[in-house]
Amino acid sequence: MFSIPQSARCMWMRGGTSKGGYFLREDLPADVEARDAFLLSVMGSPDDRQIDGMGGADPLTSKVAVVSKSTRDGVDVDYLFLQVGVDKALVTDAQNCGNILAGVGPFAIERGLVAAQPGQTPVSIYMENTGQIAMANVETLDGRVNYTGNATIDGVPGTSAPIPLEFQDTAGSTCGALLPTGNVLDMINGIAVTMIDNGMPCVVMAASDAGITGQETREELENNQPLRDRLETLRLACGPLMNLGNVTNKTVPKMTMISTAVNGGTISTRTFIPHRCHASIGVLGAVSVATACLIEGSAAYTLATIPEGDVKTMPIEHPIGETTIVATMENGAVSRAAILRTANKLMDGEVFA
Ligand code: NQM
Repeated sequence: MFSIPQSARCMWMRGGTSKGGYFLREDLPADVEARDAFLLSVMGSPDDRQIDGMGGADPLTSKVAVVSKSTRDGVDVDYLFLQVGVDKALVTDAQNCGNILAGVGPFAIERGLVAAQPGQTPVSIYMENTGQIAMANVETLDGRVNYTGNATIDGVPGTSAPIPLEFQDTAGSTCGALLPTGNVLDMINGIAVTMIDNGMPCVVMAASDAGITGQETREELENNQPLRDRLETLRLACGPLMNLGNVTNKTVPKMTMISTAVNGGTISTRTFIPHRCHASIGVLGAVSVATACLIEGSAAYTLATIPEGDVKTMPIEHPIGETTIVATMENGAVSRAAILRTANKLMDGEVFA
């Protein structure tokens, strides 16, 4: 039997289009069962409304970052992402999160793990969920993190200081290979899908093959129970093929339905993550979908509008705007991906179980 603490030191932050609790590793129980029980209690899970906790009744606002100083060469901090279930008593590290990642650099500086430099502070972050490194650039003025500025991201009102994030070598982050089945396209349950992992395991399919136009709102899609059932059956079939094992209780793979862009972007998307429809699209999810667009023969290739050149600026459209990925190609493959995010400090103090 384990015991859980009554409270812990914590910062609540918006990271990109997500929100959650940021903890120093040393401020959480070392025992994983005790840690997870504490975090479920902090969020108020399991409960649809998370009424007795800090969670916002949405997977996008029921997230946790565990951050510590890194002992790895050339790396500033280690970041473990934990998705806390809303209506399920589930805490999983089986996925990464590029939105919560946006707050990790600022948090590391706030907690003194990284010294602020004049103007900009680069923070190298080892993402423990996938064993890869991201670089964040945080604006720092007079030795402190600056959160205000002119950068905008769709899904967040107002403007903030920019936090550019760059990813390298994210192919096969969780599945072991960019195309875990070895195929660009597979036929599963009568639907042509591309199973891909360039930072986030995703199943990409034409919206028309899933029986939708691809321009529906989040609410319309969440109210479409036959679609949800079809997607879940497909997801359970794809999981083992993607080397993810039985994915019944996992939040991967993400299910992305794509259609031709309608606002001048590269592609239009609607993504289930996997049981709620994403209000926009995840960061690494967008990197994986952008990568699928660039692979000849994929489910996305003929629907995508691909820019010329080796550095490709790719607006990935979603229900509330777009998320732009800048993909750098080397030898015909995506070698690097960058994205602009912002973050905000919302609360610093002690959170109670
Ligand atoms: O794909 C939601 C989010 C995410 C994950 C999800 C993310 C990513 O928007 O890197 O950011 O897909 O569960 O925060």
